[in-house]
Amino acid sequence: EEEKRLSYEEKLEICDHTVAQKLLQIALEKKSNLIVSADVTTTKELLELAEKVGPHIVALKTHIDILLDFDADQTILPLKDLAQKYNFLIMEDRKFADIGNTQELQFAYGTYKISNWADLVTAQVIAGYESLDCFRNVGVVAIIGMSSHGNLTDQNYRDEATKIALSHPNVFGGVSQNKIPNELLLFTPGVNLAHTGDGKGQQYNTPEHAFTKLESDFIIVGRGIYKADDAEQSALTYKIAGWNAYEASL
Ligand code: 5BU
Repeated sequence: EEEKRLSYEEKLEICDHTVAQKLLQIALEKKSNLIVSADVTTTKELLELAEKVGPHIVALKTHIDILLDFDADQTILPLKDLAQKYNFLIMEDRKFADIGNTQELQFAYGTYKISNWADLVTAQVIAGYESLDCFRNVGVVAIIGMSSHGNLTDQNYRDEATKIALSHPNVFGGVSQNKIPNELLLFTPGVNLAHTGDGKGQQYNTPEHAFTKLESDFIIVGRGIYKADDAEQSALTYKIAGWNAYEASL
């Protein structure tokens, strides 16, 4: 059954998770559906990128464990300040994929103490519904389908993952390369205007594809922005392309 494509205003009415509400409000305020994936390996690069793209994004996505020099005071405090200054959320793309007890430890302990600073995290749903209970103080974006060539997230997997995502109160969205139900916000990585792949299995589509074909809510762009000569200009280009594609899809 075909569902109607909903606007951000309409999604605000049906997605009541606090983090979903914040993302949708920022999207409307900034006229942006762009999430920059900050896959850089030093704190300096991370903060410089956040400073440049901050005004244009709804969230900055981190892989905090790739930093060579992570330090709670030097990395997280200034990042949090930038998030406040430019009004964006911090999304840690941890892709938790273990039993609940282990995830609880990975979330709150260890070097990164993700629960202290992330507004939203990504998690696999492969370990089942209860594995997601530990993410009480953040929003969870469930991995429903992946962008890489040869991934195992076939239709059956995605259907089952979607059922868990829809039923769990901590989950407000999903990452996928296919449509998901309107009650969940859809995040789509694998977006690049210049390339169709990276020679390492990544597969790229355009913002138009994400918003028109997938009815996505947010695009996630990494190398297209942080590898560009001018990251700020590139963020602006993707922001405008994403917003125009969103409006055209309504
Ligand atoms: P890129 O440089 O735009 O290819 O980076 C894409 C980012 O999105 C990168 O951080 C990945 O870990 C992340 N990603 C993805 O590319 N594809 C997926 O299916 C998922 C996450 Br889930």
